[in-house]
Amino acid sequence: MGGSVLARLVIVSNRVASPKERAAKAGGLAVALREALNKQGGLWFGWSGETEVDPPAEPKIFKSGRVTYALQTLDPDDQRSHYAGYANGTLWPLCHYRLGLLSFRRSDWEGYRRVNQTFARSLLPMLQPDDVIWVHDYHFIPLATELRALGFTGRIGYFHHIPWPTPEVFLTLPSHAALVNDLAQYDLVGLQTEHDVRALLTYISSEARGWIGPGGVVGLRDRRFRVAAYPIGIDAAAFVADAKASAASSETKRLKASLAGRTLAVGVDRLDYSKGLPNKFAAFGELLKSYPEHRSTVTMMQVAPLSRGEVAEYRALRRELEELAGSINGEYSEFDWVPLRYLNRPFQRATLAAIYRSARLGLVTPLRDGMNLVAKEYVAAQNPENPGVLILSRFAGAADELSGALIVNPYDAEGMAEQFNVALTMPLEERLERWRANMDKVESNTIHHWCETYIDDLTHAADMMSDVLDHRQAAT
Ligand code: ADQ
Repeated sequence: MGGSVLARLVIVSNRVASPKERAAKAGGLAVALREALNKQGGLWFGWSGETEVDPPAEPKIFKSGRVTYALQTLDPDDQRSHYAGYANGTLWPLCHYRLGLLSFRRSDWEGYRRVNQTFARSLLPMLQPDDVIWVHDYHFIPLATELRALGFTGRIGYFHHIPWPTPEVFLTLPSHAALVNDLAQYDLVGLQTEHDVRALLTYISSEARGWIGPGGVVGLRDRRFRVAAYPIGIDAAAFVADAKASAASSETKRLKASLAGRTLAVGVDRLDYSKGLPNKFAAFGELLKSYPEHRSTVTMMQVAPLSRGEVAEYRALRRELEELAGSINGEYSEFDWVPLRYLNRPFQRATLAAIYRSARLGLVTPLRDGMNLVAKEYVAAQNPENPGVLILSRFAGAADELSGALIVNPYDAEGMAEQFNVALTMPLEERLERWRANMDKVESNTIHHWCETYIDDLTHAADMMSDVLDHRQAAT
């Protein structure tokens, strides 16, 4: 097959960022993928966002620059089983270690596979044998199986944006064996951290009876593929520029005026139960209770845009947070100070950068998170001469890299409050030292570096594997 770096790139993801979406609004990942597609020329394939009974078998196609967009419409029942059912009702809680929230229905599993089959049939006619296909996230684990069944033998890679659970947790999934067989149909399986890689490889060697070679090369029955960690990054330079520009913006002025000299602690998370929002609210309440000197001097702002409102657990979480925010504010507010500002709306990147830079504390305390890009964005947005302190959950993938953060356990409200207090009283010298350590990581491992490394490894996956296989053969 050969490994021309300029092979055409095909990206598959559930939501496709429209070419009209401006960089300020699209996430860093969408922008970086679009850049990679523009560089190599390519195809971005995914769901159109629409459902229709008896949908057309072919995707809607349009072009923008060197990129072709292909969007497939789905049958409404299939889409429900796929998205709200198996992807977000089964795999999301499973991969975030929330077995109490996991629902498994065979009809969802079948719908999930059917949608992957539909996507494969719709994509196949557009593929060329030399294409490099990069599939994103847990909505599409069986896509390679379906493409191989239709005869595609070229390079296919998969990146899993969320954590990979340890074998004990993964085994609770009735379809565990089938999913790992699906992964084996890829050439390169990318995960966020070494911890995730170990979890998957342990399952493969202990439960699936595969073998593990050097460099994460795996043999599972007749398949050979690689599993490796690719910690995702952000567009650090863009955040630095936005944050710098924000220093004089009218939004920053309004924010500062509203704080009236008080210290700001900020959290920015999708409204999702993996993000540990009730725990964070409880820890802030604990701070106000146990460290009364901070009352009236610190304001917490939690930005939490609504997400997946069609799933019952998310509606319940929203109610819980409204109650918690109400009770903290009811208990501690003064006539001129509201301790917790809670906003359910999205912001443009420049506004987020302004909020991050104005905040002395960045509160990133998920119960589990593949990486958590907010942690990196908060670091990038800081004023290098007077940086804030990142409070980071040990269960976020980002904790592996950001050694300058104050690492907390989100299940321990009192422990978190203690660390909030440490951050609020931390001298400038220590803040500078910690920030520098974090910023070095954020600047060296950017989203561009991540994209290039993954695409390069996928493009050359066959060569990397044949080295290991030769070595293995020579050894036996
Ligand atoms: P998410 O769970 O969405 O991503 P995260 O990594 O924090 O989590 O990314 C969220 C992104 O949304 C950030 O870029 C952030 O700026 C943006 N965002 C959040 N709130 C916003 C708001 N109010 N307005 C505008 N933008 C907002 C999944 C995985 C993560 C993994 C990423 C990338 O769950 O673990 O890090 O994919 O792989």
